[in-house]
Amino acid sequence: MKFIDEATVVVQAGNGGRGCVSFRRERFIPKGGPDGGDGGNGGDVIMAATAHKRTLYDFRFRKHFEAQNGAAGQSSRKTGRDGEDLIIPVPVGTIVSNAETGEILKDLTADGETFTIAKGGRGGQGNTRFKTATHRTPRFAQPGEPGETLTLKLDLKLIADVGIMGFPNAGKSTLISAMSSARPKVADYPFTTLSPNLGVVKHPWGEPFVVADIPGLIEGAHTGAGLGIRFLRHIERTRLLVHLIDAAAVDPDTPLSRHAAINRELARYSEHLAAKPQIVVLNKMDIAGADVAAELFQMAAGGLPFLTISAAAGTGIDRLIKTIALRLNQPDI
Ligand SMILES: Nc1nc2c(ncn2[C@@H]2O[C@H](COP(=O)(O)OP(=O)(O)OP(=O)(O)O)[C@@H](O)[C@H]2O)c(=O)[nH]1
Ligand SMILES: [Mg+2]
Repeated sequence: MKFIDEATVVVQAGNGGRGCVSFRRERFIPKGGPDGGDGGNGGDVIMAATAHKRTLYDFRFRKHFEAQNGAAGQSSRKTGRDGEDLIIPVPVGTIVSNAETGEILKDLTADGETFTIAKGGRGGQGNTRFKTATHRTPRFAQPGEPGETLTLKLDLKLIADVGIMGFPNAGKSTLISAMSSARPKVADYPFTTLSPNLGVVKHPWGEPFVVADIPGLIEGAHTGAGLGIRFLRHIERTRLLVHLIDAAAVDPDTPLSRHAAINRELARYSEHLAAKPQIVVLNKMDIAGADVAAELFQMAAGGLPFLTISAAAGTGIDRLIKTIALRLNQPDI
């Protein structure tokens, strides 16, 4: 299924049912009073965040959502049936805004969270309600109120604690596989990952945390190179970034160049993202020569802390998870 993170939809709440105009007709009661019932209320349109959905894919095919109208009132003071609410399931992390004004109406961040986005119209009052001492035979009733109609923009921004980012082929997907039960595709060519993956990391140092693996970044990503910066929005809400570097690709002459290039792309996309705390990790330490590359990196880095791992062999993963867990426990992030 394609990863879709934007959609525009129209939602229409149900109209209220008409109030009824009716008079009692019974034998031996020649002038029965008014007995028209009220119309039922229109159904609401409700958005519900669910962990079962990962993308806004469904909205490519269905863009119009209508809740049920309320039924008209009836004689004998019978109130019309209320229209049924319409519940629209969306993935956790969906930001709902008014497509016309751009105003953010709701950010659905938790599984099971719901929000009434369009209110159904109230049912009209039947003529029974308009009877007064001086006006005993009201021949009118209220129409139902119309339900709200809105054009909505849906924007998905995944919710994860930690984002893994780096060049294509750095081993990001291998790492998320090593840390969690997520099993994204891993392959020896750039741009294997075409959409973000989420994984839950359970560990003995505290609460589980959620990691996101996004498609690789390259130099010039901010101008649209590679897959561009399109997916960076999915690590905007993380608290911590893992900056993954392929040790085998470290240039001995300029060991920090690739690390700096990624940070430049981040900063061009958003200062906010560039300011997030990073844990720098050198991967593929099992490859011959990686230890030399790590030493050069260390000398050039001048005190910048980093960890070394082999995501493929599983070495250093526990230490990385522990470092992340302890960092997430700190109050400053
Ligand atoms: N030797 C070795 N190879 C690794 C290690 N981690 C990943 N690889 C290999 O590196 C290649 C790329 O790994 P991926 O996990 O797909 O890399 P990625 O960063 O997700 O790549 P994109 O999705 O294209 O951005 C694969 O062939 C992996 O098997 C490692 O620790 N050691
Ligand atoms: Mg990948």
